[in-house]
Amino acid sequence: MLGAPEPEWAGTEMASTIEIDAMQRALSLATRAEAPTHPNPRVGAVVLDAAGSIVGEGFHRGAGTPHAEIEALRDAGPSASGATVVVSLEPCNHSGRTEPCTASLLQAGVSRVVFAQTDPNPVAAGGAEVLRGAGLSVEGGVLSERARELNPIWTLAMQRQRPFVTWKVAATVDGRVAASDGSSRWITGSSARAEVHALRAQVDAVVVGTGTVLEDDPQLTARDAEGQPIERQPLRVVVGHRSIPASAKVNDDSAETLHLPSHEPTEVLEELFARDVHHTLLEGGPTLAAAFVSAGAVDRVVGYTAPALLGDGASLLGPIGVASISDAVRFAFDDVSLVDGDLRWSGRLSDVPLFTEGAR
Ligand code: AOF
Ligand code: ZN
Repeated sequence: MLGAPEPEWAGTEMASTIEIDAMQRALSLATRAEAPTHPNPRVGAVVLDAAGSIVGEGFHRGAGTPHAEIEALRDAGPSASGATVVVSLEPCNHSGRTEPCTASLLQAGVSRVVFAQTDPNPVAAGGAEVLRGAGLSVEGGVLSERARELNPIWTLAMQRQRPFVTWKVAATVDGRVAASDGSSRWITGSSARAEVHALRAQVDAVVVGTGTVLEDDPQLTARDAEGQPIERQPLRVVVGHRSIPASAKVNDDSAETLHLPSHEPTEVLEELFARDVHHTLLEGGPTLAAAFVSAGAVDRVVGYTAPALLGDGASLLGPIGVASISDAVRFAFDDVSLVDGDLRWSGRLSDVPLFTEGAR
């Protein structure tokens, strides 16, 4: 077995049935974080005494507040000494918005730590090794798949160190996004448009090119069924070198706007990630979409196809360097449905897992 990769669950001692049950509890506590924890993950923790009874529980309530382990240790009080902490994410090993959980676990005299997901955040990772090094019994990978499903967007963003990108397209059956006179309002029906507002409400940023702003003058806010802006607005991002008039609707005060004088998707995503953007909705025109697709920077595509034909006019995607059918960018549809009269479909362009709408 020399040289064999260490399995993710390798530790000092396999998790017991009681610990697995406690992990189920930790996972359900994590979902209690009703308020969005963004940009932090949803995490839950449980403290078990030597007899296997729960003596403390906690979950993370949002950036800047104590991590789940700390909440659970506080809840357990002196009972934490000699106890086992069961947590849905590997304890962090960094001083960020809060102190490292490794230090608090050691200070509390915990003797064993069981965690689910290995921390994909390079800044905070390494906690398991530190705890092992300090003599604790540590077991990882327990129900890790379920823990990842709690924070799929966060996990992907941390692994890639860039935001997850959902590309939204709305076009006719012949793939046109505008008629030959440039008119593009409205291709799809109002229900499809309402869904796009719901999509905007789920993401951290909406990205378009200067061309879209100059031609369509969109406001790019997330609005409810009554057309009123919702409370948490995504950052509006305009990319490209052309200047935008101060009177453009993206410059109104309904949400924050960032103009990035770049066409380079990698650069744009880097800039957004640095601003804690973990999920971006790409709503740009054919040129910007082509740049993102060519760069392999689209993870998921959500399409609305209207039962209409134009025969001419801009198509939804500009050239992506494909000359032959054998070079087509192919992907798998993962969903299709009717939204009033329009067709809604989605597919994954990168190797990402399936997850439910609204996942963080
Ligand atoms: C959480 N909650 O319960 C745990 C986290 O922003 P900071 O400084 O609080 O650190 C966030 C990182 O800490 C996060 O990306 C993750 O890697 C680690 N663990 N974070 O927000 C928690 N246990
Ligand atoms: Zn922590």
